[in-house]
Amino acid sequence: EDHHMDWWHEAKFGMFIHWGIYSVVGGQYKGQDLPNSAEWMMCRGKVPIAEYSKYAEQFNPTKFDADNFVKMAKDAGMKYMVITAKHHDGFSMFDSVWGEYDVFDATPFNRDIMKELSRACNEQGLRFGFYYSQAQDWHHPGGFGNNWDKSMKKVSSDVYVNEKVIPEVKQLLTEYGPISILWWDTPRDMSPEAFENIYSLSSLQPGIITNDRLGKDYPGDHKTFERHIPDRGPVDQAWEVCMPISGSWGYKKGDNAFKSTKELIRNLADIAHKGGNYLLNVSPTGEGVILPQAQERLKEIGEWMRTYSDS
Ligand code: FUL
Repeated sequence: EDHHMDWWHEAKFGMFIHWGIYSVVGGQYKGQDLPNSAEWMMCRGKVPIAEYSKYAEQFNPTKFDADNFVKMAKDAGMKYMVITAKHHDGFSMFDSVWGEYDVFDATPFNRDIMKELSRACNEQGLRFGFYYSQAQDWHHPGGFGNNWDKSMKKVSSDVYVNEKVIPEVKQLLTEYGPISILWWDTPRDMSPEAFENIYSLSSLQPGIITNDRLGKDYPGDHKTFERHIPDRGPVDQAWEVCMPISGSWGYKKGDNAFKSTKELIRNLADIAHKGGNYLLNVSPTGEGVILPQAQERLKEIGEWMRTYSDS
């Protein structure tokens, strides 16, 4: 019998974190609001790579405290954390083996955020996992999605997968302690070899749980619902609803669409009752702060959990 999902089913509630160099300007390109979530700024603004890279020079989240992030999640009753190790913009939030386009080498912050969070999660007993955009990469000439920067000389996606995705994911699964989750996103058509090579990396962390967004032939361990709760969950499959606590995944200036604590608790109860998990997203700012509106809601959810839980 397979028990590798047991902890996940018991967990029911996790923290999702979208954080990147777009957070510095709160998703606004040259002071302008763009449609969609903040982490899509580079694409929506058709920002040239050379220009977008400069945001790294401003990324200095000196108020970031990994222990504090993890404590916030834990106090809210969350049992796991999934964070964007690399989003579609291609910027790595760890000291990447692939090159210098990462939080350690290209920013004044000069720290490996994934290492700090992994350590803190371990110390406080939270499961830890990575979101990794395996297909879209608007920085690498072989990545999917960037068709606006004409200065880029395109290469095949196999080159991109072989020189960036494989080494980075391998690194994330071998140098960051126990990793419980790999959360793929926005699948695209890649070669069968690319899929197989990426997929086989999961064996580096026995028992790791993956979602269903690697590719259509790779259902993973659970189905992902984005931003909405199904009327009834699939019966034969584990499933998870991911949802931002406000409107945008990444920190977006002026985003006041915070769901009320009541709504968040109802969502959690609704999802848990239907047999799913709730992955609730927060959006740290460029300074490394989780907004007070989010903190307050997490605190109130935690109070509710402690009042009504039987454990
Ligand atoms: C989507 C992505 O394109 C969004 O930026 C976000 O990461 C969400 C969870 O998945 O498909």
